[in-house]
Amino acid sequence: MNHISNYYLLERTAASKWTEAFPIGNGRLGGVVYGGIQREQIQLNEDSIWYGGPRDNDNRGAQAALPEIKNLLLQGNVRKAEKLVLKHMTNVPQYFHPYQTLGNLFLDFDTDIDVHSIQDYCRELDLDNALVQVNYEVGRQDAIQYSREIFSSAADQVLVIRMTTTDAAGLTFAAKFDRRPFTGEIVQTDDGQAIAMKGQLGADGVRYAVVLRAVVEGGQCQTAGSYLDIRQARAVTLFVAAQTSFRCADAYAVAWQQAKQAAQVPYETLKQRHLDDYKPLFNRVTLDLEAGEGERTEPPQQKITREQCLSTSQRLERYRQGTADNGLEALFYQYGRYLLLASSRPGTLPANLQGIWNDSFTPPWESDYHLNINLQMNYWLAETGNLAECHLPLFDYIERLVINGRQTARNIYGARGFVAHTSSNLWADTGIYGEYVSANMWPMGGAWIALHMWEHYCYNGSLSFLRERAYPVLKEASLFFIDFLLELPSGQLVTVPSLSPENSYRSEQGEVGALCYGPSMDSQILYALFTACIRAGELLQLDEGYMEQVCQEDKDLLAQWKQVRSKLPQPQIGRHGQIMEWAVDYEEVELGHRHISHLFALHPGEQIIPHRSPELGQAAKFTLQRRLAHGGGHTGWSQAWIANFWSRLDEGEQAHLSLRNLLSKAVHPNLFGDHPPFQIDANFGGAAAMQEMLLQSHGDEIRLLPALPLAWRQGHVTGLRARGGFTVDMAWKEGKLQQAQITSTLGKPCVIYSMVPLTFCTGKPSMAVAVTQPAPHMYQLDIPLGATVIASLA
Ligand code: FUC
Repeated sequence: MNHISNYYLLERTAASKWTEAFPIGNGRLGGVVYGGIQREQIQLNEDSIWYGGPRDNDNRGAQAALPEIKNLLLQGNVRKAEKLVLKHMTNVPQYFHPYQTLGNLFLDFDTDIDVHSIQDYCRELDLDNALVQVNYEVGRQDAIQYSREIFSSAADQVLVIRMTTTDAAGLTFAAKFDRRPFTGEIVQTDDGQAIAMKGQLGADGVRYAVVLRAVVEGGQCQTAGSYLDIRQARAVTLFVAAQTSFRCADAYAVAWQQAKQAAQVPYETLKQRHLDDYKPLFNRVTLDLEAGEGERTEPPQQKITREQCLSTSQRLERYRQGTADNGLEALFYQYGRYLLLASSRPGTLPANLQGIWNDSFTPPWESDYHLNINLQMNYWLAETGNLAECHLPLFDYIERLVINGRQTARNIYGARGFVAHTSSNLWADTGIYGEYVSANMWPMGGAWIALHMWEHYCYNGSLSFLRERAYPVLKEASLFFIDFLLELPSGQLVTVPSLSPENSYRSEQGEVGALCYGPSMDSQILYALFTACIRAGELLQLDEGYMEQVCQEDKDLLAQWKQVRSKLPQPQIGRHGQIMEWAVDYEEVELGHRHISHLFALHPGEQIIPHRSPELGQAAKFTLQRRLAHGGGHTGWSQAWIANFWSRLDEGEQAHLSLRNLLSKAVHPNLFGDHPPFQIDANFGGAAAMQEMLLQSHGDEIRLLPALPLAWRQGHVTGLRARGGFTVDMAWKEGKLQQAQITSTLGKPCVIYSMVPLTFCTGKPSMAVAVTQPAPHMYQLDIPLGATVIASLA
């Protein structure tokens, strides 16, 4: 019997299109593997392969035009304001260049195998070990076996392809790089064991190099034209290394060296180093959603052989037709964690709209960093899903946004601090991108993404991270808004010009447009930003001059943040009973719009916590129902966000329905999220919703199984993290908590809010755990650092 991993994607044919191929990645270098028999195709990506160089593209006409634009918007004259924004505020040039494919590695096999003689073809993406395996046999008697194993190693920074056969004639194939129609210079090496492709991505763009080196056992290897020509080998290991001048002055020299070094290491050692790096991270969380009677499940519920397994596409098809498959849902969760590990590791760029996987030179939306939901959603999974390291590339990136965003704040608004708008790229551009005015004129991207640094602190409690990295960014984000916010006659402070991402309204003058003053999402993001600033300031004792470099400005800021926050508009309920999307209860034009930005306060924000403010909770629920009744949630990420909203409303059934919709309607055969087209936020956002259904920790309280759906009657999860410094394992049966083990990683007080009464024990009579009960079903536990408390139903 073949080894079967707990979490895997499996197919019995080679991929016939890109969205059937299996993705691999080490955070930076990756690709998708097709698994072809005559021709293997590995489409390659490296995270810094972006066309074009850095630019100063801020529109210098902005400051002069701003007063008129603001006035027009305050008067409801949207159309004219939008025209002025396009001319005087959007980037010059308007668009930046795209993230691109690195190209393809083709292996053309010298074989005349009759496809009908192929047996037991199996292509598997093994998530437990982060590798793709392709196995097949040829001939009925004394069948010849062919095996391929492919992984992208973070430990050795190379992609490794191992091929073996039992055929006495060995493996004969020609390998080449291709980037048609932009194939670079092909370099043959002196030793005949490697070829390379190198080039430059535009006159001011990065230089790149990708190297292929072979180690051949029992055969020959030489270079021939564009090819590496391999003959009659018993086994071959190929190494692909790629670099760009974004990171290395001499990309070719570094890639060359990385391939060469890897080739000197035995395959099994390289594989072990890859597993030693990957497995401890992936294994931190396990999720098992046992199925009920009559439901067919895949491992881990039953140990069945690979031959007995349904393929992923068969499972998906059955699921689409209504069959329950909890195993597929658990797989989707772990696939999210796998993809995050494969596209965002310390030192890499953050995961873009497609993670790192893109086969195009002109991908949709330039495969950019979209800061009005998509980049944030990419990281919702990271902290609770126990992959906090994967969050780090985002923080490096944010610090680059701050540098550019200072210039943009000054150039466009004459303001201090930093600003970033809706879209950004490799170079961390912060200006107003493109001509789509319903999206681009939005100065909140920097503020929202900065909150991720605060979130990281909430989970790990590191004061040095807070002081050295999060606080400076939060502070600069706040400075921008202190200068930018406009005081209305009512005394309220609002953003203008701005918009509610991508949605439009009908103004009191009857004009339809997106630009406005004081959209609700902005006020909600700012409430979260200023709250984070205040809490950070108090933790760092700015008022007492605790920080070495604390200056008078920081001390004054603490008071100023409190004042500004008190003047922000609060979430309001509109005439239909919905949370208002704009400062005025305008008529919505597209009732089923995919963005539901005005529920930011519910998720990921904490301003609306239904059990603390039931009326707002009710209005949030109604907002969702209204959107869905009009066709909302039609893109992958939108459905994923909706599942998160339902979780925060304790609506397990609705959350599960959204998840079902996501998996039924918005994934490709390889389970890549489908916007359409492929966009990775649905993977990360959907996985984040699943953990939000199981564990919540916003609002300074932990909630166990807050939105458990009936379908997940029985199961267990280990290794989820909660804010405040806790790791949580849980088992449940018949929809009820059996046991939760809560381990303290920071020694901070633990507050649990529960709908049902709980009891607690430490397992060790000697350990004192104080349990106070400030309100019904609200418990405060003092769990010593490193200790575990067991919670169960009273
Ligand atoms: C947001 C969404 C679109 C798309 C784009 C990349 O602006 O409105 O649906 O996901 O980002």
